[in-house]
Amino acid sequence: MEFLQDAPQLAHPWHSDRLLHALLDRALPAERRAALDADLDALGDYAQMAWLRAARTTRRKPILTRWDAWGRRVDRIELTTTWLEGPQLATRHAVLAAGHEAHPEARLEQFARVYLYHLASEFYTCPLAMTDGAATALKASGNAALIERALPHFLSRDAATLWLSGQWMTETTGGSDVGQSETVARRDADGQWRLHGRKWFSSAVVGEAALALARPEGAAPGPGALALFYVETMDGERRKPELRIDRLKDKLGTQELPTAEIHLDGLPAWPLGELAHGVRQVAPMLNITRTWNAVCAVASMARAISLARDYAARRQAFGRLLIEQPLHARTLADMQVEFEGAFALTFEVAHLLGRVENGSAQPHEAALLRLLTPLAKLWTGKLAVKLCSEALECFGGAGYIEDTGLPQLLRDAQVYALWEGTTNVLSLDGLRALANGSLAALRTTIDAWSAGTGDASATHAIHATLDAAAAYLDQHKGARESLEAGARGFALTLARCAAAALLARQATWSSRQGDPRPAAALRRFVGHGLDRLVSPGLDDTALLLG
Ligand code: MFK
Repeated sequence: MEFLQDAPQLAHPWHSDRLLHALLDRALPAERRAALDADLDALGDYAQMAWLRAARTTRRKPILTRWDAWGRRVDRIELTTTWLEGPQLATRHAVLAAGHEAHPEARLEQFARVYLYHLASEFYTCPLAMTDGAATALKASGNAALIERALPHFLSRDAATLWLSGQWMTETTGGSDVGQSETVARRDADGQWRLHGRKWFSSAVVGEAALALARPEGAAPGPGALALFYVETMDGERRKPELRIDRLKDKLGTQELPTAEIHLDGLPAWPLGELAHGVRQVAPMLNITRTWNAVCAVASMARAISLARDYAARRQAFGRLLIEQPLHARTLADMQVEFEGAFALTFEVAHLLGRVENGSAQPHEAALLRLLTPLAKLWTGKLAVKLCSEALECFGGAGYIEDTGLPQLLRDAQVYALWEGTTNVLSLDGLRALANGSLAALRTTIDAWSAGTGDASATHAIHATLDAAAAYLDQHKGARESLEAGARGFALTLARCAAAALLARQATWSSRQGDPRPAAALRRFVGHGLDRLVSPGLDDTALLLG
């Protein structure tokens, strides 16, 4: 009889997610936890529907039409069905608004929604992330007029009034080095600022607003002289003529997301604050979008592992199911524990963010958040690529075939390491974040997280690794080149120590509930090693590249 292999089935992303249930049960007051269920149920249902729909339909990309039949410039973008559903889904389930509610759990509850919605949304979460970041940067600016004008739209619970915001920073000259931006802000005789220039990676060009960096005319070169402006893109139903969409990018992944190259030909703009230090003013936005990046990266890991595990229970090879093959089972379990560590760190950042914003965090926790945000972003960005690649391999050749829907997971995951700063840029940001006593804050907090665990060997490994990291820092203090050369290893080491301590905290709680799995995750995660410190090796590096 002809053999046909069963396709993997996607388990309900909320109902089947043991980690998210345990986290929310532990962290949320009972009445908040219960109130969240309806949204998470609905977003999980949507995710399952979207997976099945994607398997039945041909993938589409957005299409840009620049001119109509009569020669009028229109710059119209046709979006995919899922993107057209985005405003309804995001507002009905308060994916943005929930994060700005006035209670300490707001961000945790928001990011639980983001985690479930992300892959189903076809990266509609990207403009949502930037809108969230723009709302946060506007609040931080204290600019009452702009807050009053834009915030009700950015945080709307009604699709009819929702506005999305972009983040226009990257230019052909700039990339990571934003200080080289060439966009100029000129002031009209009537006092209106207008932006002139070219932005090279505009991921939310379909939005109604954006925050953009530009250099006021006549200002000095370099990053400090850049200013941060708010712009609007639409004039009623029509795009403003001073904004031109030149081209949509042809990308490796995130292909449903219309990322554009644009020209600004005198687009009206309003400064958020002082006409300088725009990078400092946009930083609150960066830290928010970096948190989204981490949450979306762990969502990709969860999806990849869920499909690989399901398949392992269906696929027979060498006379038994894959899941019964010891090496395959070991591979899956190794993936699972790395994912559990990344999940723990990422959602701790989300929770901490809510508490810091709400004013209910302890004084040292703001410094801790500043450090953990880049660490979570850079670690999860890399890990998502690794785990998605490993998950594809769990399907053998099928994982390499487009219409299984699996290769897209890997292509999309590659973006997490690039978006919102590369791994190296984020590693250097980790060094920047050490300036305000955050390492001491991390040590204190790690002690608290890991206190109470019965796993003495894990506790010992965490503390020994933190000692090694502190010694490393001391050893290279004052030697900036050395510090930078070792920054990635240093950042990964801190990230793994924090994750291990968080796994210890979860293990202590779960053991009381009779669940031994988090304690096993802790043991194996620590067994994979925490120390990723590398010798800067400046001389050897020069030799090797010579
Ligand atoms: C679905 C997933 C969701 C994700 C959506 C993603 C959408 C994707 C679209 C994009 O990718 S947009 C492009 C993203 N681009 C970047 O993220 C830029 C990457 N480059 C950096 O992050 C550089 O490190 C940076 C531009 C910040 C360096 O600029 P500078 O001016 O050379 O840095 P400098 O002088 O160290 O910092 C200027 C100020 O900002 C300092 O404050 P002070 O003026 O008070 O001294 C810094 O402390 C502050 N700062 C920098 N980064 C900060 C920060 N403050 C807080 N948090 C940070 N992260």
